Amino acid sequence: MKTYGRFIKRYKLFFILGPLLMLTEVGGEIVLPKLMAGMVDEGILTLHNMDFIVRQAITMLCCILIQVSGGIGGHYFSVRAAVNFSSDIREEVFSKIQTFSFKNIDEFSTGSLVTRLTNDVTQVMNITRMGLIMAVRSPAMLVGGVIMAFSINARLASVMLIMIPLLALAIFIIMRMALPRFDYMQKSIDNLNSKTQENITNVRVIKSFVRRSFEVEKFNAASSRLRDRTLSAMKLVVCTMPVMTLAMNITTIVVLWRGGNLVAGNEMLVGSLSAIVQYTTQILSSLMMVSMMIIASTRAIASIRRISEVINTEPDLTDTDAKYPDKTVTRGDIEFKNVYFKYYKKLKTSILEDITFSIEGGKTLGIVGSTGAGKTSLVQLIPRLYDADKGEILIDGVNVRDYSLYNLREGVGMVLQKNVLFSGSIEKNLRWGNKNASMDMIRENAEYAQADGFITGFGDGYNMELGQGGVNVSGGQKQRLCIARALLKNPKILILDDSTSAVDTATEANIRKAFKTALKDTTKIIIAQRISSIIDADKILVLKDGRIVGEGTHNELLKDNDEYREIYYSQTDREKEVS
Ligand code: TTP
Ligand code: MG
Repeated sequence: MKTYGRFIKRYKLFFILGPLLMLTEVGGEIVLPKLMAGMVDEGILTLHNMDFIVRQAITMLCCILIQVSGGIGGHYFSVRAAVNFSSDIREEVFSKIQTFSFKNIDEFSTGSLVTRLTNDVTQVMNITRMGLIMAVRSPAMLVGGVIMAFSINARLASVMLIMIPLLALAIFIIMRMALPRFDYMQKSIDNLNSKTQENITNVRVIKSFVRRSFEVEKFNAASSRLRDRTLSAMKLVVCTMPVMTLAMNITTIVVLWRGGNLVAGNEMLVGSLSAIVQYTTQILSSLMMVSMMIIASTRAIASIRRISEVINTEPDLTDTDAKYPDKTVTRGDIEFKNVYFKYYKKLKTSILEDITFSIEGGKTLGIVGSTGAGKTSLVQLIPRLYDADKGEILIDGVNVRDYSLYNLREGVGMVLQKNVLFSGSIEKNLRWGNKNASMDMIRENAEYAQADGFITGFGDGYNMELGQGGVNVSGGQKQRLCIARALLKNPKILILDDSTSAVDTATEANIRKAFKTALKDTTKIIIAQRISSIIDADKILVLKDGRIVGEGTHNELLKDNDEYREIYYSQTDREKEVS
């Protein structure tokens, strides 16, 4: 509740006016039957007085006006409150996710975050709207109806005192049985959502592995489970309606029978009888509404909890303790001092162990090593995508934790191994690097990344629209666009994580050449599978099982590092074989 309090506060007025106006609606609705009874009993049956009838009719009209305007106003403000409230929550959840570290996101999983942001927020909106409209209205109607009925004829109204508890008991029993089933149903919905999310996101992989029928089967199983659980919950809920109708009819019959006797014995007039019948209907239907609300809330509670989980998660990577929040990366010197790191703190062995090396600003560092050696993990620590567990990482002699995240990441351009482009034109995608870049700058950087050639080859050039994730360009083209995007940032440190793996060797050589001239002052870290990609680096690190097992230039390593030699010869031999 604490989580939501501040959002409610913003729309305090709507949150108060909604239920308050609904209360006026109830007020109008509740006096109407009594006024009607008065009109019939006194105006028509007793006094035969036209003036009284007209006066009574006018009062009734006023009540109807109050009721209608209360109803309209109540709904209007409740909807405004619910929509604004949930929209603020949605924005808060989204901006919270933006502050999440990779680790936070890994923990929640992308699919679940999407569900929370969409489906769960909608649930919360619905329950808020419903709550504001019903939560005050239904109990007020119930109590008001009972009071009015008693004020007309206590003897007759006491029939209701027997029926209400009986009906409440019946509803209670049904609900007790239904609630766990609804809980179950909601879990199946969640399960189905996350399955769908994963499937649709990865539809290409599924197709390439010809897993379609398997996936369909899996989905159908989840869908059938949801169907069964929904049916099992609904079966009970549909019972409430006939039970209600039955109860309502029985009560009406009892009221009419007892009331008929009273009327026949001249103890009550017909108008009063009809008013009490109307109150009976009002009271029983508000009981029904209350039970509906309870069901809807159980479904929303899970959503409410899941949203607060996101809102209350503290990003595990912040810059609030940064010593030099205004400092920017100027030279691009990098130094690792005895750095240890692992993704899951429970694991015994570290992914990176005792990593120590340094590289001066403007130089090129190559990193090689077999797959899973920890290359990606190592470079991710530089822009603080993750934090090291032990040891220090210094940029320009200052610990990366002492920069503001903004300045640090502005200074470090990184082309991720699993990189993506976004839907939108090529130009828009490149502008991520620098939104104020001139068209000439964009072209120039695209040329360095050897991308300009193929971009201009597209009919629309830089205006070509990319599909989601950049699906309509080839793997190598995508990599070059990603490099161009990072270059436009004009970073002091540029990290390329296996970013030219899908680019042919000749083009790659051109990229390297362009880097040499265009990025003279930028520190370049290049992770590569091919030795040829890093052969002329100022320093090369050889990584194995999370440790540095070799450090030096190509020639030095070739001379005295077995691991490096092994990698190098395996590649040159293969190339010889191929040629
Ligand atoms: P990486 O650092 O990804 O290894 P790599 O970059 O050297 O491998 P590749 O050449 O294939 O790109 O992985 C090191 C270990 O860390 C590996 O056991 C997988 C694990 N890991 C995670 O658990 N979570 C992650 O997000 C990443 C990137 C790696
Ligand atoms: Mg990697």
